[in-house]
Amino acid sequence: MEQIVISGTGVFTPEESITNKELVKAYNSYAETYNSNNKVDISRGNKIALELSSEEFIYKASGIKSRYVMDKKGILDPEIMHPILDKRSNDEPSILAEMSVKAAKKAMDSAGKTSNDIDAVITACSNLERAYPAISIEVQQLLGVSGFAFDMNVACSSATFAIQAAADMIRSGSAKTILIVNPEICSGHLDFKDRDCHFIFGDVCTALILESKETAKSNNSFEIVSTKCITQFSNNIRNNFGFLNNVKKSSPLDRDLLFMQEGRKVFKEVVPMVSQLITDHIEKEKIKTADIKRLWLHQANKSMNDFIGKKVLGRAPEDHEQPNILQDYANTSSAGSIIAFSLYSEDMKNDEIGVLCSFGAGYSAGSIILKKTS
Ligand code: CO8
Repeated sequence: MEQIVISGTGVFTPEESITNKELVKAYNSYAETYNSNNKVDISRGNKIALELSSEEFIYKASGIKSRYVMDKKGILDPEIMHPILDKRSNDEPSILAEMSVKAAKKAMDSAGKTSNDIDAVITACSNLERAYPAISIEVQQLLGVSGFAFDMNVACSSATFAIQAAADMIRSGSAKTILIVNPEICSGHLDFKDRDCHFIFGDVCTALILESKETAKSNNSFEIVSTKCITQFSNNIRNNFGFLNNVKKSSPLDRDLLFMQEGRKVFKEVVPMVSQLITDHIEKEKIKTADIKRLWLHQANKSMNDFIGKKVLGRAPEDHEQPNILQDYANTSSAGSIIAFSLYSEDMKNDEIGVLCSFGAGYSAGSIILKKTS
């Protein structure tokens, strides 16, 4: 079978970031104002008072310290509590395409490729800013890439599912060199007025170049040894935003048009599902656990990753074996495991093996076994 490699990665990190302290201050100010404005209804039992958020809880429950965002001011204004992004004309690049191009250029540089070498673009992410035309086709045009482009969404597993799709497409001959971008403006679909989840997400864009091993000239390439993607329907992470909202007479302010989750249930159900997926996958490929040098896991929750790492390796992983980036980036949906891979892969030696693994809404989980080749 033809060998396919990931020959380049790129990460676009927004300039602005928000610490837990800043986020909690904004939330608590919003909650105190709400409680004061509704004190009569609250005292009569018609409304429930909002409880305050806490920095200590956020770090302890998630491992998150800070998150990068595309707009800090709107999120931290207790009167607004969401990012404010400029409205652009149809003749200007869309914001998702713009951040995709920035990450793509870094990935192309690291792979030693130009636009002329690429013949397909996949935009794989949790939320696309419009129904059509595809963001991918806009990215393709902005970069001057020939061939074809399309968008896909498998929530947090969008990037790993795109890796599987791209590797299969290169093997079958439909494209030679594929650019995958994962623009994630998670702050745009997060309810910053919801204490249970206001701290979870951040913004970023990652990019990957996939090609045949024969054409790769990068000095940091990883062969895609095997891919395994699984899905299992669950309502525990759900967002009802979509093109039927208008005809269903939804209000744009309806809570279910933003990210919702049963965090505890997700934790309990996804940890065993992902541990089993990775264990079965490496066993099927006849790879010994002792030969797994690195786990680049989805970045949602530190305890979740600790559990999965321990289950897969049969012992607590060392920090360098299972690098976390969520303390700085928070959950960036499909981009999280790709950031970890991009930042913590160059030191690996030829023939060393690692597993890149995503998990999230769907449920969906993708395991990609990678072997360093150059
Ligand atoms: N400050 C203080 N206290 C709080 C806060 C807060 N901010 N929030 C909750 N509490 C309180 C609760 O009220 C509760 O109090 P009590 O015990 O008195 O009832 C207590 O803290 C414990 O609450 P939880 O049980 O909710 O807390 P957990 O320990 O379960 O931690 C987490 C919450 C961090 C959310 C945890 O459950 C978790 O990480 N679960 C897994 C989540 C996950 O991985 N989800 C994946 C989603 S990402 C994905 O798939 C992509 C979706 C598409 C992208 C969307 C982009 C926006």
